[in-house]
Amino acid sequence: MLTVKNVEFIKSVASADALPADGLAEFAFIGRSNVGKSSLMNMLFNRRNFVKTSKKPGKTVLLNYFSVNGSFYCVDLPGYGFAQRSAAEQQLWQRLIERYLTTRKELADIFLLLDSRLPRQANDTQMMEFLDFHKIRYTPVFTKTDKLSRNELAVLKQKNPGVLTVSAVTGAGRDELLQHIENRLSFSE
Ligand SMILES: Nc1nc2c(ncn2[C@@H]2O[C@H](COP(=O)(O)OP(=O)(O)O)[C@@H](O)[C@H]2O)c(=O)[nH]1
Ligand SMILES: [Mg+2]
Repeated sequence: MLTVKNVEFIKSVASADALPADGLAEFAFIGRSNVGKSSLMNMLFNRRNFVKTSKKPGKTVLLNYFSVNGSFYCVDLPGYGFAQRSAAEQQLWQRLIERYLTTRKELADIFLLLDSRLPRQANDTQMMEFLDFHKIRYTPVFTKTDKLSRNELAVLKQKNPGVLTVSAVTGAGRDELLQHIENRLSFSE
């Protein structure tokens, strides 16, 4: 199975013309602010606070590129639903992210993170409808499963068969996520 041997922060991108041009496959991580994107990436990388996490969501609109084993990228996208963003920042977010998601050929998959404790939030639905409308494939990932009881987790899995469930705290779901990435990489070769 795919093992993470080496992770490198490459750069933060603020505009489409600064995206890497080397053609490597990339996996985007997207979701509401605070859903656990950065924590999940750290868990995947086996690194502590390598991808910045915080209780206070940052409002900078940047795509953060991490190279894994020199063979693909993981991209930390700025979260949606960040209430303190100004209208101008919100518009910047929308323009950059929507353009990225609809035009980026290197995208091997989009991990759409959902908080396993919460019912589907309106902005999650909006993002899914946007992706569906543009026929862009994505993979839902339920986060923070350590906060669920065994029974709640069983119900979640029953309602969403085959879906990825992860905990950045316990490392649950890491192998499945790596397997998923490996499958996508071998399809896109
Ligand atoms: N219990 C638990 N807390 C988590 C988990 N993942 C993230 N968190 C917490 O949720 C908050 C937001 O996490 P972060 O990774 O910064 O979310 P992001 O805004 O989506 O990047 C932080 O306080 C994390 O410690 C998880 O799997 N389990
Ligand atoms: Mg983050």
